[in-house]
Amino acid sequence: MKKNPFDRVEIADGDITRERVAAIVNAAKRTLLGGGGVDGAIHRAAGPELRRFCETLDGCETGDAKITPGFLLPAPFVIHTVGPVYRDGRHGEPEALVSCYRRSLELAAEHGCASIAFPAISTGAYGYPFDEASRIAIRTTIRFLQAHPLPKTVRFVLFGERDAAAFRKVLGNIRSEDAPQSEP
Ligand code: AR6
Repeated sequence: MKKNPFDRVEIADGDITRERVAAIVNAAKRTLLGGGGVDGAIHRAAGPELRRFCETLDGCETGDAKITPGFLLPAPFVIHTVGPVYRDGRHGEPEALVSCYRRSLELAAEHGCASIAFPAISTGAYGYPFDEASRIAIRTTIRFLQAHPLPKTVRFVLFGERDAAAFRKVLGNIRSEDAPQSEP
């Protein structure tokens, strides 16, 4: 295992449905029955068997996650998590978003996934301010990686170079804030 959790995080610009990782994460809705955005793209690429499988899961609470096969996707697993709908940040949205990342990482580790790819959960239709959401994504991931050997690699796959650059900046900032504590 690489010692520094920051070295286990990658940021890329692209379409998450094409990722060759053990698990991709879906920004789903509570029914888990598909929708628009990244959810629609994942269901289209995985094929109709994904929807049939999701029908058996009885939905998912906000902040929780459930795992399914990837069917026609290159990734063997899809982890469906339900992000919070953003109101004003004072209705439990940060806690719910932290929980989405943590629960997804826990499920990946339980299923032996060496690699996982996340989109920026809640930052599209659910309206979470992008910078705040990216800080939560990175902080929660780093904390998890500090305590767990799996997943070995966490990729954030953002839709567009601007979003990827914003994530890289946040990762750099958090890395420099954390630097004194991680020295021997
Ligand atoms: N690959 C990577 N990122 C993507 C892709 C893709 N193929 N497509 C979109 N994004 P959203 P939410 C980015 O709206 O805010 C759905 O209808 C997008 O640019 O997909 O959590 C569900 O069914 C944005 O940064 O998810 C729910 O009802 C991010 O993915 C609801 O939307 C998330 O945008 C969930 O809303």
